[in-house]
Amino acid sequence: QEGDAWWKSAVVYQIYPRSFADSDGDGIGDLAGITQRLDHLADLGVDVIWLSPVYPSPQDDNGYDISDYQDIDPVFGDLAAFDRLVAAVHERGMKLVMDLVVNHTSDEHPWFQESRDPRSPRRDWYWWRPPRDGSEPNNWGSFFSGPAWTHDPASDAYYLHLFSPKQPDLNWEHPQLRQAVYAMMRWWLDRGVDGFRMDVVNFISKDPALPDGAVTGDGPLGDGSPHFVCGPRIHDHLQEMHREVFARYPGRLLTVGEMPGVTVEQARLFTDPARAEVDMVFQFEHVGLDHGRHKFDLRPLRLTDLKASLGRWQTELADTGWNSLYWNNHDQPRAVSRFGDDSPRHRVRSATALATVLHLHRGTPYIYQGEELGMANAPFHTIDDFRDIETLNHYAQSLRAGEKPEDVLPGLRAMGRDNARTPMQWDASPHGGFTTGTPWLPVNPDHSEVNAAAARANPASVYHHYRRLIALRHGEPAVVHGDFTMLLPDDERVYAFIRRYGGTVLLVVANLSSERSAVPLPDGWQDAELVLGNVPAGEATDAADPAPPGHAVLGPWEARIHRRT
Ligand code: ISL
Repeated sequence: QEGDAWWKSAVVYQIYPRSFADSDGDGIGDLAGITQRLDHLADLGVDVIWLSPVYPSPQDDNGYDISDYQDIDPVFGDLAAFDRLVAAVHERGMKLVMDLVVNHTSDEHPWFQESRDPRSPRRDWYWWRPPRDGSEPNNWGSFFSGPAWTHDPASDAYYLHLFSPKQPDLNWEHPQLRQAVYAMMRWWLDRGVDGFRMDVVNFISKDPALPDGAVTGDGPLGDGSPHFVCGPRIHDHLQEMHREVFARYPGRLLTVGEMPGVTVEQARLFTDPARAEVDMVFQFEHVGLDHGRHKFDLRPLRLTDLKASLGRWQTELADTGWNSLYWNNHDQPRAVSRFGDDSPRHRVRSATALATVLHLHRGTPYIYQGEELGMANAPFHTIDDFRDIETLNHYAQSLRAGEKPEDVLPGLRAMGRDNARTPMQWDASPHGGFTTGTPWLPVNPDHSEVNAAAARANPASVYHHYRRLIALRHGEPAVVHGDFTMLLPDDERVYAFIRRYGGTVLLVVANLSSERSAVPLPDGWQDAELVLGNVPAGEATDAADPAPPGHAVLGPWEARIHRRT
């Protein structure tokens, strides 16, 4: 019955509320700002909006540290503003998906505050352990630098936090905690929400023995991930969540589990409809290919590695399960800067080539706010320009370890999460039309050129290319349902593949390099219909430089979708 699930033909747009649109001039985006800008998304043609967290939060990790699951942070508005947003989204025929952050809460959540008392019935809702030899209970490091344990003098015990000390991990072994989470989820769904993007949800099951992890770096910290990534009871928990929550809203929801470290074999299990867990997962393989020892240790990306990775996910989830497709989000650098070429000469074409490739894969594409404008990484000069906890902690730790700022900063500039978090660029006015006040993070100075107003007025813009890709998905079943065959896996410049559905065959060829490239075409494609390209008619590449027989010549970052029926 999942064969024609509605989310297979849907396109999702991620909003990072803090940076989307500020209606009241405090420099921070809010719900009323989103509501005012919904026509931008309706015109683009997206089906679903995913909202990053808007719950009350001390904002230690920009809302991924939640202190109340059933309210709205005053900085974003209130429940009435939220209801107005949901109604306005639904009026336009779109759906709204919330971020569900239930691997951890804020340390300011009442559950954690109660849990600090060893006699509290909520003590075991979190992971408390006595000191081992007077220090941390095990050697795990946290994702935001330093140990994954913090000492609480109130009970002379440590609590586990895979992220910041202000994000204590919930203990999913506890049945009442699980039921409390399910009740909270139903409360939002009954309010009109259409599903959840589930933050690091493959971390919720830990090996209760909490064994030490292998030590790989220079310091004393170990890698605990084998003991919590897709842990022993993860499938039980998700199946229970499906029974207790998702199954009660049949045919209506979209559920996507964010799953760092998930393997494609595990992903098949998570997304097999017969197992009733989640609709799709966010996997991380393709966004780790340019990481060295850690994410800030830069390593050049090879296109052949990218194709091998994404191609394998296409193949392995062909018969069972479903892919989610993304180039970037609020944790990743901007796609055009990382996978494309954000220089003025190639920005538009590389952004549209990347979009063409991604949106023609089999799966549900996710667009991160500003990606549809070809927004680029921001010019961060010194450490004072950054706001993100992960970046700031990594910098401090590296300096403590004796590294020099000039050696650490390049990695932060390229990979830091603030690249994605500079405000949305609506127009060429001061602060890009994001706010009338002072933005919490400066708007990228390129907003004088790169902005929504300019893009909407220009049919050759990145924005209009995204519109055409979304329209193609909605109108051409082969984009949604076609099978996938990778071509030219060893080519370091060209990304090419075929989609086949019924009598329709689509050929996608994209030159993901800044040099013109001749592409050998499979037989019979010489005169095939061009469905969509990213080079305006009149700038045709072949005219200037005729292709050798059986080949197409693609200009720098040129991408084409051909069709045969
Ligand atoms: O960006 C990362 C650090 O290298 C990722 O590991 C990231 O932390 C991971 O993808 C989990 O992300 C999610 O949970 C975090 C939050 O900071 C991220 O914004 C969120 O997307 C903790 O809630």
